[in-house]
Parts: sequence; C-alpha cells; structure tokens
Amino acid sequence: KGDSGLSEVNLMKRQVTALEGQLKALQASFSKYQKVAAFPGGRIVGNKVFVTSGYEGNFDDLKQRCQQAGGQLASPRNAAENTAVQEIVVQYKKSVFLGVTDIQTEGRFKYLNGEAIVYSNWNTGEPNNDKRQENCVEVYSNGKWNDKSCGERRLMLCEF
Ligand code: 289
Ligand code: CA
Repeated sequence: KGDSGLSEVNLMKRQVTALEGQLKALQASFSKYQKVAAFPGGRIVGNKVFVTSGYEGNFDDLKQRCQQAGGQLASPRNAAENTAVQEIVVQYKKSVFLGVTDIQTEGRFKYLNGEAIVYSNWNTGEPNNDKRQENCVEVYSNGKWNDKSCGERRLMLCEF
C-alpha cells in the first residue's frame, strides 16, 4: 500500500512536469501570435513569424530595434519564408533589409549570428558590391535580393 501510494505521487509529479512543458510551449507560441496581432503587417510561416510596424531606418537602427523587441531582422531560410517577406514588401510598397550581411568578409553573406546563409534569391547580376560599399541585403517587390549600402533606409521587418 505504502509503495503504491508513493508511485502514484511519482506518476502525478511526472504528469505535472509534462503539463508544465506543454504550458511553456503554448505560452511561447501565443506570445508569437500576439506580436502578429499587434500589427497588420504580419505573416506566419511554419514556426516563424514576420512582423513589421511600418518603421523605416538604416540597417544598424533596424537591427537594434528588432533585437530590442525580442526578435531579429528577417532572415528567410527558404523559398516559403522569402515569399512571406516579398508579400510584406508588396503590401507596404517598400523594400526591407534582411538580417544578412557580408560586413565581416566581402562576398561571404552570413546571418547575424555568423552562420553562412543556407538560402539566397539574388537578382541577376547581384551581389555586385556596387561602388564597393554594399554589405547589406534588400528585397525587391519581386522577392529578388540586391546587396545595398547599409546606410540606406529601408522598411523594418523583424522575425520572431
Ligand atoms: O547605388 C547602387 C544601387 O542603387 C543599385 O544600383 C543598381 O540597381 C544595381 O547596380 C544594384 O546592384 C545597386 O545596388
Ligand atoms: Ca547591388
């Protein structure tokens, strides 16, 4: 009797732990949807949420603002994500800066965490590092990428 009582307690402990895990996952997921609901310019692709507030600024400004909000600059890692980014560019009629640069080594484009990019959608002839001063990446309304000077102002698009 004593033994079975103990194992019942252990079983309940396991169930509580499992529920805590599920609650945490739900909270994380809900927090993403809240961010989308806060602005009209949001898209959900799989586990990722893209959100713009309509703000425009240079690369450093946008990067900082996305980080401050708990996210990072949009970094599409496949065609589906890039299409979502393109839709927002079309909706706002403004191109965005991605969280992709070759600031560290010319010609080697990386995400902000230093990882080499796993997907790209360069426009024909790009990246061309025009005037040797294009280390950031903008997305045109056709979804194609162009390397561009980081000092230009573009639409902020964050991902969460
Ligand atoms: O300053 C040059 C840029 O505005 C763009 O001009 C042309 O569209 C192309 O040369 C682009 O590669 C370049 O980024
Ligand atoms: Ca270019």
